[in-house]
Amino acid sequence: MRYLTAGESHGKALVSVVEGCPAGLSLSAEDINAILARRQRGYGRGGRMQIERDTAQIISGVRFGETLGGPIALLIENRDWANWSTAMATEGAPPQGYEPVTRPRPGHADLVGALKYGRRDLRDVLERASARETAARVAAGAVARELLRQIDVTIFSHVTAIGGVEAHTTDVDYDRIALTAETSDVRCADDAAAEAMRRAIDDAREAGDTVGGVFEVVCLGLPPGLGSYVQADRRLDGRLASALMSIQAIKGVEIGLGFGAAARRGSRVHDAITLAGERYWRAGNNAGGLEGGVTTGLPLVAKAAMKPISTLTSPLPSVDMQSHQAEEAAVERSDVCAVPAAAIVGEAAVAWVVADAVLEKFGCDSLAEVRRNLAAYLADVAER
Ligand code: EPS
Repeated sequence: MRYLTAGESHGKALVSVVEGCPAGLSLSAEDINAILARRQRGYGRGGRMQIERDTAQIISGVRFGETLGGPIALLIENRDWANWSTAMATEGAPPQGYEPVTRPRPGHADLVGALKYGRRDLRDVLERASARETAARVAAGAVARELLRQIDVTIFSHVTAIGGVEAHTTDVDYDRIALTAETSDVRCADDAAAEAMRRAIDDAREAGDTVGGVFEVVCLGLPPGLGSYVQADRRLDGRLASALMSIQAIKGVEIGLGFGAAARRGSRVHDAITLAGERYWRAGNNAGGLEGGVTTGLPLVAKAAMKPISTLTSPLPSVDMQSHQAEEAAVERSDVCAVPAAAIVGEAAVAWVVADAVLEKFGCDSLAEVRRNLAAYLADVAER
């Protein structure tokens, strides 16, 4: 499977084209919209989320609620377009009195984008670099997620840190974490930490600053054997890291123990192999559900670290690209913290990579084919 997105933050709409989705999957706009709504939530979001009601229209690839095997085009209209239709027009010239953006924000793509693409108005860069694009990624990911759901694979996420405040959930089971995180406005399953996270967000807002954090994505119900060790680009850990790292503002990815494994001895890292009834199981899951870039059948656990958003209402020093004078960076409407939303984007990234690996192993033309091959494979695994 592959997908492309198009669209500017304040343009008319965002578009996703999903290709390679098997036929026979039940898919409705409602399924996608429920996930899009989760991305819009979160304590610390800015004014834009009050304007938008992200909903996807299915333009192609689906008939009577079932996928056909052809490209699925999804369209999400930007409500804010109504306020930007002249400043973001695809034809004509900038409207009277239009002020270009000329003071790049450290941390955003503003400066590098202007240099790379030879633009004088930083709006030409920031509109596409904006994390608004993640709505289109989440829409594409929702298709992958539906595919997984229909073979009993589920995905959830929760926030484990915001602004240096860490959640403690090691003794809590996954069902409880998923449930509590879903009703928390910071997507955190530790109530005491959630309260401190809200305070950290409030403090940052008051100081004209922003905060980042860490989220974890967990995928349950996977068979062993997805991905491969035989070639670098087929390793599922590398593919997951790439998908998560390419989300706006993500600066680090861990699988399982991740960096924590580096300081421990091997005997305290590797998960002893046991038998659970007739099947192979593990004494722990430090590996995060992957060995040799291949799923073990245990929960797939990936974490991602998000840097603080780069638009600061107390701006950092910058240089005006028109006057070449030292100036403060420009201020765009933005969020103080978008870690809870990023977790939903992380779910979409993981769903995509995992669904792609499922299709690689079990066939990709129809859901019935996937189910048939999966069942035969699981029967074979049970014999070993
Ligand atoms: C976002 C929409 C954007 C920002 C945010 C994410 O809307 P606007 O720029 O109109 O306020 O809220 O984008 C950024 C933080 C960024 O740096 O680009 C969204 O839909 O998630």
